[in-house]
Amino acid sequence: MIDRAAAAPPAVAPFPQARPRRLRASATLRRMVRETRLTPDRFVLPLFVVEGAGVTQPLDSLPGHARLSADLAAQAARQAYAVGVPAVLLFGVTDRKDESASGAHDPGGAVQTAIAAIKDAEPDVVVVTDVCLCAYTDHGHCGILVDGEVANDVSLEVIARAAVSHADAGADVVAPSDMMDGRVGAIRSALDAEGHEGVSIMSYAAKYASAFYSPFRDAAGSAPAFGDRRGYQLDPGNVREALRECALDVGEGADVLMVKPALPYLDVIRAVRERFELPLAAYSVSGEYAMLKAAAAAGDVDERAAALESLTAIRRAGADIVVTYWAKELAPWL
Ligand code: PB1
Repeated sequence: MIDRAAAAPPAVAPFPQARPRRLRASATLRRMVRETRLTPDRFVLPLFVVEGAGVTQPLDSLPGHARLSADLAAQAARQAYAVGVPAVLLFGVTDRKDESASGAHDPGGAVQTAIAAIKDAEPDVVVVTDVCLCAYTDHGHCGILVDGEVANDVSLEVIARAAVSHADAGADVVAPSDMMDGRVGAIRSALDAEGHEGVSIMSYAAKYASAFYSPFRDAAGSAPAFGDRRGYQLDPGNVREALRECALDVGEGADVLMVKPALPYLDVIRAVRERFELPLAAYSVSGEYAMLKAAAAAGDVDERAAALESLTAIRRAGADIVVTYWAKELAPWL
């Protein structure tokens, strides 16, 4: 009887033939054998845009970031592109809120205006726009309310209209973060009907009802006035549900999938990476950024090392693209 275990060559030679520390002996060797690399061209920089000109409103909840008018957002996008960051993700911030989220598809809105300004300043920057209603509804939910509930199909029409208004303004990619069922298909149909077959959809396919969004909600003024988002965002306990959401979005025409948040969901990133072939983005959200900033400010961690380690983990888990508030700061460090 052949003992196959004995016959097969060992996966790794035993010590002392194998000395794994040999390949850690120098920074050059470690660089040669590093399996996961961070490069600026994997990053997307979130930008908060407001109406007006010359406006910059620093964000206490997101140190180093500010609400910017279109002209200053164009400068920020150009500066990011100059250090290798290829794309920005725009979030509109406005006081003009109503029950129909009419501001979401206003051709003169902050996002639509910023798209044009950025494209004019740096045509090669990829402009991604967040498509959601929470910044534009007077109740802060990501959809339209009917009888006090977030009505799915009614919301789809407004969400698709908002996406078309972004494409009309020159967006390269639209990113629906609303988590309504069927929104990717609704947006794809609306874009194609309006001649925007070339505009891509980066779907927040696996977006969780997370506690890590608070700094963003402060920045965007988009916290729900009542209740929460657990009726449309995913339950943090579920991975199979995330895979079903991804499968639905692939079937509806998504070009890129996203998992969000990132660091608390590395297992989900890995599961999606192993199941689907589409490019995979992960959003390292405001709470992930703010926590590390606060710990660094308290002298508890080395911000640069911890940020690089966190983003490396997100890439190692399988994300091709990382949306991160560190994008502009980190790029020169790489
Ligand atoms: O950085 C972040 O926290 C992102 C927050 C994210 C933006 N897409 C959503 C958070 C929320 O649920 O409020 C916004 C929802 N459209």
